[in-house]
Amino acid sequence: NCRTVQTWLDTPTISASFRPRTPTRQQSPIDISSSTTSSAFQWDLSPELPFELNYPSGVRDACTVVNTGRTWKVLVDDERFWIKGGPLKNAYTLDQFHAHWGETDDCGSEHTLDGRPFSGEIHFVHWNRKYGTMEKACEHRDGLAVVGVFLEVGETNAELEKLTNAVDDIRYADSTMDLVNIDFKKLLPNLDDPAYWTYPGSLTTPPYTECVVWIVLKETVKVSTDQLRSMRSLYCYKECDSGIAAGGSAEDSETSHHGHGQLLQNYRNVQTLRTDMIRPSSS
Ligand code: BO1
Ligand code: ZN
Repeated sequence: NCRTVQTWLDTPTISASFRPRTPTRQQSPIDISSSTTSSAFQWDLSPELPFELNYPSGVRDACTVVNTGRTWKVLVDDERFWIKGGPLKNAYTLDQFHAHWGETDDCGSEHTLDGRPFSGEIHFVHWNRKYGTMEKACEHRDGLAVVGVFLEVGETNAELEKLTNAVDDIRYADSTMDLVNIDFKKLLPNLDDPAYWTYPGSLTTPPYTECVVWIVLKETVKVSTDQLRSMRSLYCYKECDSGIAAGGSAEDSETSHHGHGQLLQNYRNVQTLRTDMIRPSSS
């Protein structure tokens, strides 16, 4: 069971200095129960408008993808890409998107469904426009809205291929490259009237701030085994540190879980769910 493998995400050396000051109440990710019909949801997230995702095609000819050493991340921060409605009271601007995956195709998503993980999960990270900046937004419970999309093994995803093809050029941490003509909307399932689960939660990496309205889509997106394999081939160390990592020094305990410094998995384990906090998008 690959869930039992401890990753850098849960190692005390990394998380200790970022530990929240208050006891945690709404940490992410969580296991979602597909039979959840609870109406005992306490957080005030009205009005109940349809969830709407506005990612126009063909307005963005290039964007940057970066190897953060923890994941690949596409930098957007463009007001023309935004979401509103559903559990959101305001419009939220797309800041970036990134992915989580696992050592094998049997695991990799952060959220799980009825105890079962998917092969990966893409997070589209948006910030609440009423707070002006991403940084300010992170200080508020409704500051970010992250749309989570589960990845399942299937046919090659043509749009994601533009990204996975770029992996060779951003092999080392901190390296970047420009992606051209990528249509973000094509990385998502059909969103005409999307079914989703929503709950108030946290960032799934340090500083684990409880500032996220989670919107996890019920419909999955298909990617190939090869595409998942390309993501695992990213390195978590910088090019200038490659000698140390390849040598496997004692200092290198974090990456030792990862073969020769490759980013084999980067999901956080599920956190305890407050059952009154989750609800489906419709009854
Ligand atoms: S996630 O979607 O829950 N995996 C997630 C985890 C961490 C962040 C975002 C999403 N981190 C935040 C940083 C901010 C930064 C922002 C945008 O990402 O805490 O400082 O501005 O990259
Ligand atoms: Zn994420």
